[in-house]
Amino acid sequence: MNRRHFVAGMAAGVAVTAMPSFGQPGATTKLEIDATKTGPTIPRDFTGLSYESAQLANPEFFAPGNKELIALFRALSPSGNLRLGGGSSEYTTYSDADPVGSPPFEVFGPDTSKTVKHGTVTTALALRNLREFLDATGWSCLYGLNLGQGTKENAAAEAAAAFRILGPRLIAFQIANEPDSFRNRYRPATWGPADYMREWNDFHDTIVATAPDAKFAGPDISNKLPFLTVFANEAPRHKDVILMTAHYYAMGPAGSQGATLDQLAEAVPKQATMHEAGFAAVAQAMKLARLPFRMSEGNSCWNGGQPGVSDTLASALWCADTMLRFAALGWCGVNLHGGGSGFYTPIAGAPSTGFSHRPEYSGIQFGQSFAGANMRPATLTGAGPHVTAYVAENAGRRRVAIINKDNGPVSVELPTRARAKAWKLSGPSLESKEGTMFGEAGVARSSVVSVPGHTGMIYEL
Ligand code: BDP
Repeated sequence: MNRRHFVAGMAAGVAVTAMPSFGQPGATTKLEIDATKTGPTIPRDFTGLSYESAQLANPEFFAPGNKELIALFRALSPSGNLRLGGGSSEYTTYSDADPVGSPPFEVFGPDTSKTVKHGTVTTALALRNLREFLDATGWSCLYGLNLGQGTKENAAAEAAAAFRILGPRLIAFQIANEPDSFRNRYRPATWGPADYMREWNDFHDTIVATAPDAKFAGPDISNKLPFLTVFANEAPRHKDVILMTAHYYAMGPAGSQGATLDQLAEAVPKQATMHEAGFAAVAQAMKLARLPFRMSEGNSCWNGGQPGVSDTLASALWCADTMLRFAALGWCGVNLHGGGSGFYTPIAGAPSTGFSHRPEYSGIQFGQSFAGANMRPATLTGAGPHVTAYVAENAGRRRVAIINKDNGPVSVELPTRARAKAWKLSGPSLESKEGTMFGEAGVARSSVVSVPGHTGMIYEL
């Protein structure tokens, strides 16, 4: 049986379809590139991280003095995007006055966002420090405002200050985090997309009255697509809406039976918050609104991450593959959610104890190495569903990424010989929490390459 798997840049979009686990014994796995077509170009700010808004309650976190974190951001991307939002953004208020006393906590991550519900205050000092942090990293910012439990007046005061202080570092405001999850939480059970749009417009108009040049992104939904469609329909009425966004979690909730290492190896795990129909709805929304689309928050497993899965080499391979899969769909960026010391955070730690990077950090580096490149439609024949390939060109250099999430090695015939210089994403074992690396690796010059199990490779042709 010689099944064909569509890979990066195909009009069909998604890299692989659900298939039995292994390639056919004896079958040659072959990569073919369609030189007559080009795919999407991966923007320079494709790579992003996402943090809880509550983190701003400690103005010394996103601050020029947090040198270790600045270095970790810079080592990920010279021009990434920091999104602030998450569940805690519906508990924040803004004050122009500088804070008095010490902050309520040093760090705040997704591991605490569901349990620690005390309201926090974002101050102008936090915004000034954030600006210096962004300047030092070279990153831009997507800034979340509180629709769930805040007032439009407070959102407008915050937006005016953030607009003034963050200056060119600010890309856009997002009004609400996961408004499609407001029902039975901050709003009655009957609250729907039209109600959301009405409230969004009300906040938008109030914000624009104080920050007339502000730009907006949205709807930053969890998974209910009618909220994306209503936003895509509304967006063309506003010149200041520049981006559409939604979240993507591969699995969840943490602790449930489906949140496993095996599932994370699937192209789109059963529990994923978006499947084929969702990807199609995103493409439709992009067309309708004529706007780019970004995964503004997401990670391997919601509810803070699955121990032994979200913090292992498996999460790095998942992340590398997901970044390139979404780039091939024409999405303009991804923001991996994290902060604190939760299981899925790419960077863990605190200023007082120091920071470390988790395996997923190396997965992001793998994806980031394609930033600025133009994807090329290519087809991988004869491989199992846990092997994906993506092709992209940058400044005349053609590169092939092969991500092998299977246990055993896979031999792939390339259209031309690979150069001796390659890059490798690997670790001691799939479950390893330490030792995952992304870096240069010498390979033999050959048109048949062998990618070991649980490894991602980038070849230059
Ligand atoms: C999302 C929230 C984020 C959480 C995350 C999680 O926006 O704040 O941290 O879920 O459950 O829905 O990990």
